[in-house]
Amino acid sequence: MGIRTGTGTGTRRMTVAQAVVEYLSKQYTVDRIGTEDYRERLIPGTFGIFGHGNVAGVGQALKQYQAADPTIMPYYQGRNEQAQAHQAVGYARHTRRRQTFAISTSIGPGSSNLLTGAALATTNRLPVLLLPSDTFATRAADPVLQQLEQPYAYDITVNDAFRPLSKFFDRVTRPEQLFSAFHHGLRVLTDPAETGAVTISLPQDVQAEAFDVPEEFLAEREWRIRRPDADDEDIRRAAEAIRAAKRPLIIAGGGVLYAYANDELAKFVELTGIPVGNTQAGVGVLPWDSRFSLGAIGSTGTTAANAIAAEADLIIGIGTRYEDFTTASRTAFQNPDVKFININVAAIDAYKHGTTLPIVADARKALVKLNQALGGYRVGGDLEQQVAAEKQRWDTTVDEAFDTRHTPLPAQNEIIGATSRAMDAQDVVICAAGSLPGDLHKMWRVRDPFGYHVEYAYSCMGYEIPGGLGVKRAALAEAAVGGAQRDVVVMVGDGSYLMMHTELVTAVAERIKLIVVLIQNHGYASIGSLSEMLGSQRFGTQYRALNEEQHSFDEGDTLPVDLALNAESLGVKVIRIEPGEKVIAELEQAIRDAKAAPERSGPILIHVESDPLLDAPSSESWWDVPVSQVSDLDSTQQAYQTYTDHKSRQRKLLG
Ligand SMILES: Cc1ncc(C[n+]2csc(CCOP(=O)(O)OP(=O)(O)O)c2C)c(N)n1
Ligand SMILES: [Mg+2]
Repeated sequence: MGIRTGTGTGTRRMTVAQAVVEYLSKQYTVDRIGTEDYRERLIPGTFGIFGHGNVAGVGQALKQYQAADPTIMPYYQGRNEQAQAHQAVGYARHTRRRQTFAISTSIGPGSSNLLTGAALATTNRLPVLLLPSDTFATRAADPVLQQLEQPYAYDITVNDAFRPLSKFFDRVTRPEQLFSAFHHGLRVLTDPAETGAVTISLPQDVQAEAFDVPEEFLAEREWRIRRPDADDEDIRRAAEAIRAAKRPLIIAGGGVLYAYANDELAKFVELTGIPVGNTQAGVGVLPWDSRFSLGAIGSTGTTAANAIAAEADLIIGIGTRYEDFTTASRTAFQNPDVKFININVAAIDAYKHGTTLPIVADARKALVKLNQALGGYRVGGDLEQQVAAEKQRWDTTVDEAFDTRHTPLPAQNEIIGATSRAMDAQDVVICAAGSLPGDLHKMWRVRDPFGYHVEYAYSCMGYEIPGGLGVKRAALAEAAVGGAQRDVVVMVGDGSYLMMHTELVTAVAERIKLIVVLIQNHGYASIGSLSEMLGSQRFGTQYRALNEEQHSFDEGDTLPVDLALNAESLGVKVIRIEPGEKVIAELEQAIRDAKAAPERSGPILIHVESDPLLDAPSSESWWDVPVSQVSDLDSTQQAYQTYTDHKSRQRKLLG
């Protein structure tokens, strides 16, 4: 069967869902990086879990196009709607926001299961196209199964919950609305300053409705990624401020990577000697051993970056949102005269910290201009020496943390060291929540701009496996056109694993070689340690059998849970590392063995146990988590004292 072509009248009779699928198959992004042009499909595939709402409309359309030509709009499965959004986000991050997936859901729970995925994408400024189905526009069969009925507002459906979580929202209640909904939806999806979740709600009857679609709507179309240049006067004023600075510091975020500005940044720091601290999304802007890289900054930072930040008189934020972890909840910068220059494509970020020196521009273009405007400026030798000394001190701390050998259960630090040693430079490590993200931020020795993806804007437990699968899909596509061959290694805690591991089945179905290092520590090491610091004595943070008398989960036996067996039961190849003297050596070898397995041989999970009480080296920093002001517990009263001491160092909120 072929797809019907034009009738000669300039229109084609098709359903709304068919028009959506064909339209999306014709959309391309074009991105000029320096002198190179990238042209790729914006939506290389569509995920769907079918139920009433999309089984006939979008489902029929996908089937019809698959039958005609499977490359028009490849269909992908997932086991959970939220996880599908995570896959799309992982893909979008690795393709530097040039590509993402569309996700079709059934109505009601199918749609509302996507909400966390929408919030994660929007918070991370990463594009996803969400197409949740909706109840009848005609109200013919109201209330349908899974319909939310609100007596005060008949037009509300669960899909309205996407509005605050999306960067663009529309509902297509008439076929004619399709054109503006998708045109403006894709405008936002491909806009570096605006992107996030784009949600277009599709009522189930409208999806199946036929209308005359103009050929023009179905023609190939290119969306050029805008790379706006910096204003000359903004650059002149910024250069003046930099020349006047004695202790400038760059904070580099994810925006540097999305703008492919890392080479320009390297040139900039080489010329000026200004050191760089990086955010979670900015790991990879410089290789870890660059002499200008102080590594991670803030609450999960290195002592090197935090020592330099404390005295900095000028912060040059590039592509950063200044999340509270980055600023150590606004205690990182203690110089009373500190000023901020913020280079960001999004005005909301460029204006943060009350700055009078915003540069609303593409990071790469702004750096090219700043490099020219600075002509010969270089920081003093004393700052360069201090940077070298602080860096040396931190590197020794990490060497020690990697090289201790606790038995029978290792510290997580040692597991990170082993994983990092076993991986190649171009491989990608993935994480999102628990104690791992902070530990990785501090200690991971990144060697490639694509080598590290820790989702730490939303830090969503359960992102790790689906997000990693999305990254691996993108890495496979990259390799298929002659790019780097990358193994993707997901590091995940038992809590996150239990929350969402079912995309392992998707990896099994598609024989995708995703490598997972699962760290079993019987609960929440991260929140346990935080709880203890705040005087709450690790309450509710361990997985233990219920003590019925005390109604407590804190003291009982660990649970007879076997997560290795759980993964095995899903069809995953599993390597168990038994506790003992050789844990670290065996883990390192297991990762090397997993890497040696052929592509397309399916997912591999390595199960290792760890001691949750052995923490990573301190950042000598702080994070604002409010402590109870009054309490019957001594531990809480003491924690409140410490809290007020730190609180007094917090800078007032200026924008
Ligand atoms: C969806 C979600 N719920 C709750 C949290 C709060 N939270 C952050 S880390 C964490 C525990 C993670 O446990 P695990 O994956 O075992 O990692 P560990 O702390 O043991 O390293 C929790 C509950 C979160 N980040 N995401
Ligand atoms: Mg855990």
